[in-house]
Amino acid sequence: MIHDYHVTYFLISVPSVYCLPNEKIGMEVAFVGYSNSGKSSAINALTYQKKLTKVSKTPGCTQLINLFEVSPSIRLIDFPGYGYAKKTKKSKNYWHDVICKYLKKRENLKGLILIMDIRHPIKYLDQKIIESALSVDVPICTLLSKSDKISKNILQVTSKKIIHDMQMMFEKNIQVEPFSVVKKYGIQSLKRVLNNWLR
Ligand SMILES: Nc1nc2c(ncn2[C@@H]2O[C@H](COP(=O)(O)OP(=O)(O)O)[C@@H](O)[C@H]2O)c(=O)[nH]1
Ligand SMILES: [Mg+2]
Repeated sequence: MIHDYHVTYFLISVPSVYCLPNEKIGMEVAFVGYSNSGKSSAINALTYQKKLTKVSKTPGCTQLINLFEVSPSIRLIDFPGYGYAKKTKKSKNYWHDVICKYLKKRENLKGLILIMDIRHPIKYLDQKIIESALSVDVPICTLLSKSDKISKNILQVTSKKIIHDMQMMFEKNIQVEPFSVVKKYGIQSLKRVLNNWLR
């Protein structure tokens, strides 16, 4: 089904997964990744809105789960990034653990968009998230963010290597899309993935 992502609006911010809307209603896609990997930027690019979600130079700022609605039954969930704990009392793994539990039991979760900085791909907590998603058959697409930071020929080689490394690690083909909000790479692919999950 083709959705109109630019009409996406902010729904609510909640401090924990226990405050999420009823999982019997509607469909969800979650955006996850390390702090500062580019999750909020990806949602803004997808929805053509510069300020839908706050983009931050300081990692670890977002400590709430932000919910957006593409339409009344279609939600995008922007989870706080994992792997960074300086500014809060929570551990570095706190949001990672929350996301793993969430994805294992959330009935209406249709897929996971995992955002990894192309220069630092498949770090430890990313691996653990992928393993959790695979264990319960939640579809995953990984966006290699900040692809504008490396040259075009290196980009091709790097993407191929990441695809290959993930095949070796997980013995599965996981979709990988080079992504850049600066050069607008991967936005159409992201829409295609979401349209495919959200039907
Ligand atoms: N050059 C470049 N910078 C990006 C890109 N995506 C995000 N950033 C920057 O990375 C930082 C963190 O982005 P943000 O979306 O807040 O990350 P989040 O913590 O994962 O939500 C900000 O300074 C963004 O401007 C990208 O595709 N290219
Ligand atoms: Mg963010």
